[in-house]
Amino acid sequence: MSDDLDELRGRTLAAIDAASTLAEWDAVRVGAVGKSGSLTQLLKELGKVAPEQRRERGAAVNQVKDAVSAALDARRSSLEAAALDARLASERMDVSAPPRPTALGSIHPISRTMEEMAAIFGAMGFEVGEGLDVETDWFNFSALNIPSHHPARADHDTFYMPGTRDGRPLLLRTQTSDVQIITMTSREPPIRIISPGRTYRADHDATHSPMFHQCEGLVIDRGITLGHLKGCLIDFLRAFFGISNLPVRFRSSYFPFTEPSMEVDIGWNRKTGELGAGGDWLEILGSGMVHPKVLANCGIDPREWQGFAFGMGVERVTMLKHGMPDLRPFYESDMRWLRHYGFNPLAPTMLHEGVAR
Ligand code: 2NL
Repeated sequence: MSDDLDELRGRTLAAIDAASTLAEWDAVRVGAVGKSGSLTQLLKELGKVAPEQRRERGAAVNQVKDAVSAALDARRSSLEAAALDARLASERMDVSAPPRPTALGSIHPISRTMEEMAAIFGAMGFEVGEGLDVETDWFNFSALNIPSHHPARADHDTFYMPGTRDGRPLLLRTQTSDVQIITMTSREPPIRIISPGRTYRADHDATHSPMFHQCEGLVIDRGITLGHLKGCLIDFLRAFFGISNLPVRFRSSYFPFTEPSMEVDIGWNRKTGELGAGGDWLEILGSGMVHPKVLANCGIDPREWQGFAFGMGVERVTMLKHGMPDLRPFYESDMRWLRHYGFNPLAPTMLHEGVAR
């Protein structure tokens, strides 16, 4: 190989090696094998070479061109790989980094109350159950010993739905008792369950919403008495309202699904709205010993198993706990109201500390 060709080869390969960016690489490429690059030029000039040397010279120039092309390809691959690595490194995101507190977004008071109920009853050994918003009238009424003529069944209270299931009319559940009925019919006692969830009644004014929330509870075991009911509900109310000596009163009442039945009142001051003192009483819960007919309807022998049940309105206890004067903002998604009454999802609460021990 002639000296000039040898020199060009060494210089071009060194320049390819030295190219540290794709732009520099391209400049070297154009200078060597571009339209007027040094190697292209040599190939064009082959015609001027003496015929007896042309063949040898052509082979030598092409050999250098092949070596340069191979080096260019290799260098481009490594520069592209390095560029991708740099981009991946610069766009890297630590998905395990702790979240930053944000001014937007809060836990809705209804959700927080239901979480607190799950935490308090959970610490007492209850589990949380879920049913269906659309139920048959058996799960909502018949199994609960609510006869066909009962006013709770009247059309103006219940939203009936088109169609049937298991040959029975469909409706939007008016209480969350379907959860306990499903549990009792599908599982052996003992049972300890609460059922926070959505309920529906055809009623809409300043103090009623057609969609609202309830939490019911059910305990089934051997030898369950009114004493268990009272102890459980007093403990719950004191933990929920955060008042360790909250006065609690049990007052005789009537429900078709419990016998005896009791409404539960807590002490408050009617004038100031303050809970826990003041000598006035405020109704907060309905409760009772599960009616033997309800147990039998669900395939549970009432001579062997006894139980108590209760139910409360989630909106009502939330309003009382936080001094909210109006029901309607719960469903309006007004950011000002949500900022005021919503809960910081990252702030520590009784939910993290453990309750009712
Ligand atoms: C109230 C009263 C109550 C129940 C709900 C119940 C459920 C089954 C069996 C027996 Cl499966 N009882 N639930 C019992 C007593 C009262 O709710 O004022 N709710 C807002």
